[in-house]
Amino acid sequence: MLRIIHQLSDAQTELQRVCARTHDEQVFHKEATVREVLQTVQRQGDEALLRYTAEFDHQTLTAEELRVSGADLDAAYQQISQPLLEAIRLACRNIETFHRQRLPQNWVQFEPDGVVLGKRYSPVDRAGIYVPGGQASYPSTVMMNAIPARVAGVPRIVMVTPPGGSSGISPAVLVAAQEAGIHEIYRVGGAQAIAALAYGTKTVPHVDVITGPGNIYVTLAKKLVYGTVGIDSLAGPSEVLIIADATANPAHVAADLLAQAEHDAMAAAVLITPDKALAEAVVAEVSRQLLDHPRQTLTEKAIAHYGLAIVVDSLATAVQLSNQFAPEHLELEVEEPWELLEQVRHAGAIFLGHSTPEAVGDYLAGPNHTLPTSGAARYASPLSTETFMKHSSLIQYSPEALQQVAGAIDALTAAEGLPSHGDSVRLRCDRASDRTH
Ligand code: HSO
Ligand code: ZN
Repeated sequence: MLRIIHQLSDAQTELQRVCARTHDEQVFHKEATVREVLQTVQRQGDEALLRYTAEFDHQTLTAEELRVSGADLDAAYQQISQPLLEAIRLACRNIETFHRQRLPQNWVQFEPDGVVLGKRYSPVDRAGIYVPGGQASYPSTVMMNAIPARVAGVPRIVMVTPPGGSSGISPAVLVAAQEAGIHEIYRVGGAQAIAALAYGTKTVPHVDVITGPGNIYVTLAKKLVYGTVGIDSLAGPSEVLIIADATANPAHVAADLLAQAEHDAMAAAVLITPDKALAEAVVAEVSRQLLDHPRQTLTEKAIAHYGLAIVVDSLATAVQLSNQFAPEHLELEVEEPWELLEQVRHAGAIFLGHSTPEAVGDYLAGPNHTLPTSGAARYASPLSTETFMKHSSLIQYSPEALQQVAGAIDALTAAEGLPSHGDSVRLRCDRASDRTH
């Protein structure tokens, strides 16, 4: 049952509780387990990967079987329907087109006194993409992670995913991986997969950046290997916040809330509206649509714990609350969404108007669906080509330009007590003046 809240102070308390829900978990002892897995893989390589795979995934593999073969990859195409293949290709095209927009550009600036400054972008050498197993094994997530890496120009893109049960890795995931441009795939999941990507083993190459969502063990592993490698972000459970007015259709709003709730028992689905009647109609619709929902138990749990329908005095208050929450997904189901947008300050992805359910962005609109969660939209952005790139600063000084700043550098080197810094400038300036005499 979706709970209705009328008091602003209650709404603020509840939103804070929902936003902080990932931090409630007992992460400490899990962190100790993850640390041990990381160290063991670092020391024992493939042998440890195979042992953990037997223990956690109940699959007995040989080192040769860790890598998915070309035959398995080809076979996957025979196992999916033509409409699904076409949908994957449409999604790939749209995601690629979106991520090609405004690629980071190199620049150099020549100043009149002989100073040249600039920025030069380059992709990482290797990217590693984690794809969860089980019910969260999404072809869409494969595309959302791999395509920005390919567009960024990463020459080697590696994917890891749990081996799957008796039926193996989902064929849709294997097809999406090939269509998106992944070069090699390994059957390994959990913290051990993150360790393999961070440190490398005989079979699995180490990479420079690891992206992709996972369970709490995967997330903790990414946090712990950060520094040895780069990571995208620490993904928490998914969330949607919908701001709706009287023009919204309660059945549509309810479906959008459930679309988030059905991801995870810890997913959050929040409606904020100035229209009490709409809130009540959405509550009724949520219950109705849940009646014959195939993922009823999990979805109901999410709605009961982290579902809210908040009634406020105005759309302005709704946006204020939303800005405090900084949702991963924000839907503006209102008559004038572009007007309301002016007031929005923090959100991972913003869906405008009545015909834009979050699902369109989850799958194929083009923008990335890997977004900041748990309030991280206050300071972070969606996954992008820049996740797989870095830039170098460029600096060139002429002898004359160096001469001009020599005094200032001298003063700073003296203040910091670093005489060789001072010499490195002074020696060059002495020579420059020698040459002109
Ligand atoms: N809403 C999820 C992405 C997703 N939805 C994948 C369906 N498949 C997190 O943004
Ligand atoms: Zn989704």
